[in-house]
Amino acid sequence: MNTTTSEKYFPLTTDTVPAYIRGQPELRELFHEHDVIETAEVGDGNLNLVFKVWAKSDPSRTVVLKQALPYLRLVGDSWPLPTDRARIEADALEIQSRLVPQHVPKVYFYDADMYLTVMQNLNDHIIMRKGLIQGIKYPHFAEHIGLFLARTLGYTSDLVLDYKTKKEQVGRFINPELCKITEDLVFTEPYRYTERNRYHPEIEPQVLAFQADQALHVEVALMKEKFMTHAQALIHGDLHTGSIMVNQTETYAIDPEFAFYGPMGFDIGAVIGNLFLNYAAHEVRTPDPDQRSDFQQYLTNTVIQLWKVFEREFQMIWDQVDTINLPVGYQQDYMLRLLHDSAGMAACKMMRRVIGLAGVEDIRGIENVEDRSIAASLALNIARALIMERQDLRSIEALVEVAIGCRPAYPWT
Ligand code: SR1
Ligand code: MG
Repeated sequence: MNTTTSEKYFPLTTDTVPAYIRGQPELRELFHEHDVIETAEVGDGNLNLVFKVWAKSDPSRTVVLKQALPYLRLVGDSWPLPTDRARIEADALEIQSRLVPQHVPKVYFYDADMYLTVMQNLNDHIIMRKGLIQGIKYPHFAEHIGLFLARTLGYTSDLVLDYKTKKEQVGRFINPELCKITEDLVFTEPYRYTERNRYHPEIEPQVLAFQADQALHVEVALMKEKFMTHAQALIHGDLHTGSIMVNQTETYAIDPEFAFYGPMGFDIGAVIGNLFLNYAAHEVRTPDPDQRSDFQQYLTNTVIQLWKVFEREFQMIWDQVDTINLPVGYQQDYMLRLLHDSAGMAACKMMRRVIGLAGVEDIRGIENVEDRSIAASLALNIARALIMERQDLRSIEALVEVAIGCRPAYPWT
């Protein structure tokens, strides 16, 4: 792995950010010579440094600065990581912002020596996961994310790009070390004993059952193979609800450092899987049955709607293709395979968040152990049903029915 850094590289701190920002010609219009520049480190992700920066006299003049560290922040320098991921992220943001500018933060510049990007501060938005945990509904999310998925996946695939550009793009987005994180944490470690797994002891019986379940392992292996070999489109690669910022009118997808040419269903499944993780969490987070049912219904309707928007927008791509080479029957088959992939990938993304190293606050943030076990157990059962039954699905409504039909196995009988 190449983890050597440029000679000019140094990790920024709140003390050094103001001088760095002042030295950037691209920011002269935003920050003036005599501005006092304030900054705070706000990174709560697993990998990078993230600073909010603003002019003291006018906090509306503000940016976010994201800098890659040469190791995994979650674990420390015992887990080296290539800083090239910062270049991948900047390149992916550039492509996505051409396709869906309304759903991608504006980038001011990328500094290839410092492995950092300075971008729009989405100060009026929150991380979607945090909003969903509070039970906040986002009425435009399905429309926005369906469009984001259709455009970013469809327009970077062989369906649209010419034969040469597609291969060049695959080369530009080779991202082996970050893909390896996903291969290990999503498709391998949850299904075997490893010290890196982090499930809480109360759900161990269900985890051990999953780890002994050969039929489940076969389906996970199929999804892993697809992830590793199916260079279908430029995927975001980590599109969970912590990589989405929202408010009541807008939606932004952030953080595409895991981007590479992979299967479309991995991105669609990431969104669906994370909505179902939140659904499982509200099983206990919302004690009032009417409120619970209302919010869970909002989540399942969102799954249905985002897929329908995706299909509608993807149709515009099908309308451009040569129907002799890609006949309508093939198009229908392609969409059905995408639905099956999305269900399988959603399942893998759910299981890793319950069993594996990096969990999600929706479930791991539930303080009461009994409640947390119910939510975790429900999430695992939804995941198992989705991956095992995916090939029989004929519609997104059927996928949602499979999930709704699941119950937690905890308390054990
Ligand atoms: C060890 S990195 C853990 C996770 O953080 C990122 O957001 C990805 O989801 C990765 O798998
Ligand atoms: Mg991230």
